[in-house]
Amino acid sequence: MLNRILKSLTSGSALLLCALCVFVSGCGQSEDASPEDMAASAARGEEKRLTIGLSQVGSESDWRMASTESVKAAFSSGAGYNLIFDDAQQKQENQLKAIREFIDQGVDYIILDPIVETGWDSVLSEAKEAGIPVIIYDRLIEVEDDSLYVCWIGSDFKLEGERACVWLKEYLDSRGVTRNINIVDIQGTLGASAQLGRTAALEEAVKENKNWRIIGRDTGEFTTAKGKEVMNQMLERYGSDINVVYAENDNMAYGAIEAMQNRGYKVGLDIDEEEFLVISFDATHNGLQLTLDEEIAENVECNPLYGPRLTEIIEALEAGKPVEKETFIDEEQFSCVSYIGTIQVRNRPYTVTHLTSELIEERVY
Ligand code: GYE
Repeated sequence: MLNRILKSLTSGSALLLCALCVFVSGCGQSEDASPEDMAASAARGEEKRLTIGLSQVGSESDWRMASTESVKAAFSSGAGYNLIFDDAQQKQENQLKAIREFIDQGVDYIILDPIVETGWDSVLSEAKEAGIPVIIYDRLIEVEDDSLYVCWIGSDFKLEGERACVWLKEYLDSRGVTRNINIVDIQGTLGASAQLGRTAALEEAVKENKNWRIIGRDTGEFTTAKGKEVMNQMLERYGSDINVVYAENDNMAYGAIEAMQNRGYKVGLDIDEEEFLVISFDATHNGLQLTLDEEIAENVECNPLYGPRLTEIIEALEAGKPVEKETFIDEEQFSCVSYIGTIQVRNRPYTVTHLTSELIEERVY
């Protein structure tokens, strides 16, 4: 009800509206507006205040926290939005419930970061029937009818994995390592695009590199605690037979490193000296710090700053402009090894940035 009233107000009421939001409880979960935000809001001219229902995966990782911060800032009340933010705590049933609530509330747009790829057909058909456009970001969905969503923007997770594996091959070649390489794969949430793509890339690389083997794999649910638990189990089973730990995100890498160090194993770059080489994804602040410290050998970026990308899409849609159905974002790759500057993946060169503390300082997340 309040959302409807808010939506029907025009910009002439923008300042009053911002003031109202500060005092009225239940006005979404928007943050208070700064004077600059309020001016920006007023400058939005005749535009109406849009209500956005955003279903977030959870708060399982540093990546996720950075992503939440980014969308909350971009869809703040000061920027002229009424954001209804829902944290699904890594449970798809919570996302389904949240989307149905957004439909009941009559939001203008539904934005979804789907925990897993499948199981969305019914609920998105309901959104379509209600005439509410759905935007998908970060992870992908697999639906029968792709008119159920307007567009998707996110990472090429398989490419991230390929970049990680090509780097590993280059590194091992550069060190003249020809022995068998035993890999443990600590997977993300099973069925999540980020897991599917990163795992698939590793499987392909293992087929191509005859001396590589995946000796153990399990899901660490993208969390530090589960990553540590899985690594402890792997160490109990395989101990020093492990050469490489392929952690499908930074948080699981932190957990795995802690587990290895607690048991007295060394983490580093020298496989021949029984050091465990760790590969990770996300390139968050802490992940990069561990990369600089040579505890993570390479870290493939997954960029969480979706706020501005999503507001850009909504602004285009509001202006009646076409938007791309699928957009892959560009990402970087970092290593503590200085001499592998470029790698070839899918017949094109990718830069591997040699990490420095200055680079870490400059980064936003
Ligand atoms: O890599 C992980 C998070 O979907 C890309 O989810 C995201 C992944 C990210 O929990 O840290």
